[in-house]
Amino acid sequence: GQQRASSTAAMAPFASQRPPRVLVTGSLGQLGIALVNTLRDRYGVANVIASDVRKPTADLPIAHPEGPFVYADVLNYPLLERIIVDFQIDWVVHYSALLSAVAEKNPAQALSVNITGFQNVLELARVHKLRIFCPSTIGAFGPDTPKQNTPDLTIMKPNTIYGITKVHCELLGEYYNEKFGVDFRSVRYPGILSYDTMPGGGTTDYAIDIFHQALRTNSYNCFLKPDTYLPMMYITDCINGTVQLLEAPSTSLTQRVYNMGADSFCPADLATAIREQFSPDFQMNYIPDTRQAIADSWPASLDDSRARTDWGWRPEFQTTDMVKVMWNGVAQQLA
Ligand code: AKB
Repeated sequence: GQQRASSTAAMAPFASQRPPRVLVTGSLGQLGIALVNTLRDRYGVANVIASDVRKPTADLPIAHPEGPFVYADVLNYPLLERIIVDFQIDWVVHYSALLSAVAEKNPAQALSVNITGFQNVLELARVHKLRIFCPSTIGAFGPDTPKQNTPDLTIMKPNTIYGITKVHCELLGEYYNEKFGVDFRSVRYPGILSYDTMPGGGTTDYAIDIFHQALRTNSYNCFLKPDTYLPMMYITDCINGTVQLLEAPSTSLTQRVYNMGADSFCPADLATAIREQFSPDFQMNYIPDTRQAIADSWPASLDDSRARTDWGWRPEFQTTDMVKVMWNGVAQQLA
């Protein structure tokens, strides 16, 4: 077994009690790297066990590389259970998943990773009495869902493999919560923007690619049409909101799955902002592909008032802030 880290100033929220021991699956993904960094600052390096099926590399920099990192295939139940017992895990953040565009290309793998992987972790949360956070997504909605200001409780009939797997996670998590008292928590993430870790295979990821291409070639071939509005969020807000929900007292939660929005924009908005603020002759070409149909089935904006009321959700970054921080961040990387 590992030593539990002693409390330090960085662990202010847990100064008077021992911090939780957290396992993060998919920790080398776009969100995992940022979350592990934040949780290690809050709970102590040794209390946050990063895991994945690949090795951290120079391209996948994990903060505090001296901290615990283990191989965890979420399809391997006995291995997961062993990690949970060996490290005396209290909470699991289950980030391992295939995103929308990749899932459409590999449906069998998406069903297995997104559904069986989640079921393994959820069942282990029941057996070992863990708190479990697993993100859902705007992709859990579908073409029949009201598009504007989409509420928490509405029609959920996604027509993508990704969306179907995430609705399954939401329903099963709620069932385990009601039936077995498992402390399951989830938010429906919008598209998340970050400049230092690249996303893998999402439909909202044009909003990241555009900055990398604009700064390299002053042009971008966008795979969505100019007026495709989608809910979007900067990664700092995403991680802060996730930690807020993770730490919220269970009694403050009136539901187990929450919409979490920040702002909405479309490709044309980004092209205009880049031209106005950074590069007047930036060239944008629209070449919609199969991802257009996925985007067309998703909401344009979210009603996240329950998250705001129940656990204090409040995003800091609006579209103009996101454009600025993305441009400057990518520019700095290229400098
Ligand atoms: C994707 O586009 O697949 C993800 C998501 C919105 O869940 N970024």
